[in-house]
Amino acid sequence: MTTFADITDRLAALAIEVPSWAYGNSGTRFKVFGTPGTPRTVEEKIADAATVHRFTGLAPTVALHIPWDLVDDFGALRRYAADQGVALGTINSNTFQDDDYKLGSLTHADPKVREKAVQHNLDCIEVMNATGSRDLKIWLADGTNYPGQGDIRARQDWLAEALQRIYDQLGDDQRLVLEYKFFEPAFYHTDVPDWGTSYAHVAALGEKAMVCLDTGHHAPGTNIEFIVAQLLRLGKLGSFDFNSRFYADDDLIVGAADPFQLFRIIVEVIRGGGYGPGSEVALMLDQCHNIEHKIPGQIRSVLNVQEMTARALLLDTDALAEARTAGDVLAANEIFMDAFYTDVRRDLAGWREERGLPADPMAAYDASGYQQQIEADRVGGNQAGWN
Ligand code: AOS
Ligand code: ZN
Ligand code: ZN
Repeated sequence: MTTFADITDRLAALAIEVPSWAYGNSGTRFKVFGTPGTPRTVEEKIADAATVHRFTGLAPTVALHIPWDLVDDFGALRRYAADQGVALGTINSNTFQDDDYKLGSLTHADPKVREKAVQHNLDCIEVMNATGSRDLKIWLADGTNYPGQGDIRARQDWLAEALQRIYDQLGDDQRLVLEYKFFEPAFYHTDVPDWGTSYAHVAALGEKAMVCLDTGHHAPGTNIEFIVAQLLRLGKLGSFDFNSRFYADDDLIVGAADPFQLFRIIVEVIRGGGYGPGSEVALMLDQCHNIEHKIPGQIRSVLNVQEMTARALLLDTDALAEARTAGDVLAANEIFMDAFYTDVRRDLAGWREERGLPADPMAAYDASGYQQQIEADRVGGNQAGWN
């Protein structure tokens, strides 16, 4: 029997990277609603991310997106972040918002366009050198809408060549994480549609290349925890983009749509050695807050991950192994469900207080006046970009 007291040290290892774009305005193709208090600058996004960390102790790094977060002096931005109490994390490249990329970027039939897209990623590595970031995350909007439109085989070869060029410029401590997505914005074929394609490319590149798993990027009903188990087994799970979805790539608050799925995923992360010191797996959020307040939306998100991590750590793995060996299907399932149904909220509140954090970070944020302050101070927030 594992109790909450047994897991407190392991819980302290939880760190979740928050995305800069979660603090900006975003929306669907129908409307982007402006939110009072939206950051006007990269610094204000970082200040908001640091606020999430201050109230939760869970979000020590913030991911940047280039060019949405382009500044003249990334060294100065790094120091600004450190002053705020956070570090700069993953650098996300963007080859999906330029007219040249209408028919593809790293997979475009025109070598000049491919070159431009490679160069952008090399520029992102320069940014990483200044920010001290470890990971370059590549997500491609590349694909086609109609059968016959593109040579899907040649595009794989172009992609492999382009990724190799980018990979070759990584520093010793840097990594490339390649994100897959089965559809959207392309609707017939996508050039990196699934974990297998991403795996094939990163395996060919070498040990500094890993797969990024965005939980919203699978067909409905996909067993995501199986993919997690397989990638960890292969040593190629580099990072997560956490979010939740009811229909497509909804980018809703992680754990909101299906807390049980989040629990099952985290169980496999822990089982496969993807959690805690020495692990290669980066936990990140990739979300948009279209109608809710953004900072408490992010606070809720990291708390959801913390809650499911606590429940997953409580899983009685010895008893589970015994039931499995005995072939006791129902006992094994009951042990699994017991951990999932354990209410850890009071224990977590106490755990936070012991560490000088607010017992209820949502309430503490509401009472802090930060929201009112940014709404008064910031006028004319920028749209952070689509994702
Ligand atoms: C797009 O659907 C992907 O989830 C990307 O990870 C991301 O949202 C975008 O590239 C912003 O970085
Ligand atoms: Zn993503
Ligand atoms: Zn996505």
